[in-house]
Amino acid sequence: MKKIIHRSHNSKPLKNEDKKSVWWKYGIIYQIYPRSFYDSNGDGVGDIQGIIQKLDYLSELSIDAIWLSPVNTSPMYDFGYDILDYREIDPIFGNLNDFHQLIEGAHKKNIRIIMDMVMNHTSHLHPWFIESRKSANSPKRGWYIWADPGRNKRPPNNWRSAFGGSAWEWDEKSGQYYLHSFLKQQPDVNWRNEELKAAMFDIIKYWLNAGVDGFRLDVVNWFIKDRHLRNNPFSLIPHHFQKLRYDRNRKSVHKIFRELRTVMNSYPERMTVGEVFTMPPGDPSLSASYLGKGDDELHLAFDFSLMYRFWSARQIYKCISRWYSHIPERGWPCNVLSNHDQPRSITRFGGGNESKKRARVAAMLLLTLKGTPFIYYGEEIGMKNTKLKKKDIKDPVGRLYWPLYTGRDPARSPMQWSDETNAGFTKGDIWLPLCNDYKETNVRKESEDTYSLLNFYKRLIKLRKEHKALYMGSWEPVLKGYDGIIAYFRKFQDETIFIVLNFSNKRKKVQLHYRGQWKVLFSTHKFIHEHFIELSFKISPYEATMIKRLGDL
Ligand code: ISL
Repeated sequence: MKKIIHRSHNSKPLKNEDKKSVWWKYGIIYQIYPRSFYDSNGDGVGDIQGIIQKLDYLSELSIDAIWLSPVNTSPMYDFGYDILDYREIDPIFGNLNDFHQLIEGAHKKNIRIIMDMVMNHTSHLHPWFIESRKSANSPKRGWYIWADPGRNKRPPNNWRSAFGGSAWEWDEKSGQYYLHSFLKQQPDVNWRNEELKAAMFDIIKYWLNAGVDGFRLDVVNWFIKDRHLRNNPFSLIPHHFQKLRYDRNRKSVHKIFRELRTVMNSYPERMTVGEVFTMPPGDPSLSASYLGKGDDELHLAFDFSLMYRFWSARQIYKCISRWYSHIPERGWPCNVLSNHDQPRSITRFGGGNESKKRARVAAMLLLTLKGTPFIYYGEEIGMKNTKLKKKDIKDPVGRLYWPLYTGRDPARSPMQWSDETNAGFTKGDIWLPLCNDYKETNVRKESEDTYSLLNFYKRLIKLRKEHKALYMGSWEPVLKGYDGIIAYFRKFQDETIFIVLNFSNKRKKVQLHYRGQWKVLFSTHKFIHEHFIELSFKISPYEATMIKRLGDL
């Protein structure tokens, strides 16, 4: 069992770390869903040249890196999460030249590029799989997970696909079932096969050599399955009514990431972030396990606990402190409120007319916590989930479960650049309907308004970058979500910043007798530069305030 050290949120930064080499710790990462960011060629779908055209916007936002959801060649059954050529760019997004141009253009602006690597499965049209399914004797048979049928030609075991139904698909021609943890067009590869593993590592090296700065790795906790393909035990938890014991989360998976870290370490300043996919309420201990001892597996790992939380200060507090408690001493947390698979935070947090006030509290939380913040495109302007009719749904999961679950398209709607036709996203036939608030909520309008959410984000990002306490300091909680308030200190050497967040719509009193000279650094309600001699004051509904300690009285 790996030892978990429960004090990492106060841990000191490691020695010999310069800010540049650990940019992925101290910087801010912005996720782009390329189909929906900006369409440069009028085909209705976002593309790489579109991202290049928006580099100035990203640079003004002052983010340090962009993570692009997959841009490799794909038949798009799962919108790019089904790759058929890992070394090429899908024509819908551009070509390799465009991609190199993006790397170069971004690097000139000090923005790094993180690619999404989907390596738990390939497309069923990938040449490896085409070869593998030719016959049971194919030299690539072992690159995927094939098994003989169970009794009466039934699937080999009870494993379920994340998208519904059995995880096994019968292949008549070669007389066996193959495993697909997602769609049947996404066969799972066999990471126990040394040749497959070497081929995957070669792809990683290929992109590292091309100048990519890091990888977001899809569903890392599913890479290894039980060697004996044992049935998952029954469980009362509704998710498949199974304890997900044998089809994922196997301990031997960690060996792969230790080997990957060795590859990564031979390229300076590169990083990996793993998606550890768990069902709500999340599993921080499992997520943190992918950091290994802190410096020998993945650089960062997502824990989705915060992304699954609704608007409750106490719940949010608990999930943050639990997450930190599992980070190994030499490891580093990252924090995320939204991504391309889950409802947008502003919709999830609710609040009706007050949702944009809540968005500010959430933004200050994300950008003042310890750990690398990930911002999903559009969150900075307050984009909401789009309401979609059945005919508009593209996501295979939404099509399958509509109307019970509309799938993931609601959080993937095109970026709202302006109040023009198609929100300035495309001059063509838009691939997915926009959110209908785009005339109010868009980049152009918010850029011109000093008090917009966009400018609030920009200020927060700049403050985070200017203060070591914020990007590398300790996290010391003071008010733990009771009574709707979360407050904490961030400290580094002699720099101390106090952050207080009122999640409630009531006026409250904060009475903390920390005497000293305190000055407001940034606030939704208080005047910047307002002074206090102790941390005792009233706070307004949904107030979010940062206060810096200037010294003793
Ligand atoms: O999106 C989900 C529910 O509808 C999740 O179950 C999702 O499948 C899970 O987060 C894993 O996600 C990743 O792998 C999938 C891909 O569809 C997702 O977009 C990706 O983020 C398969 O590659």
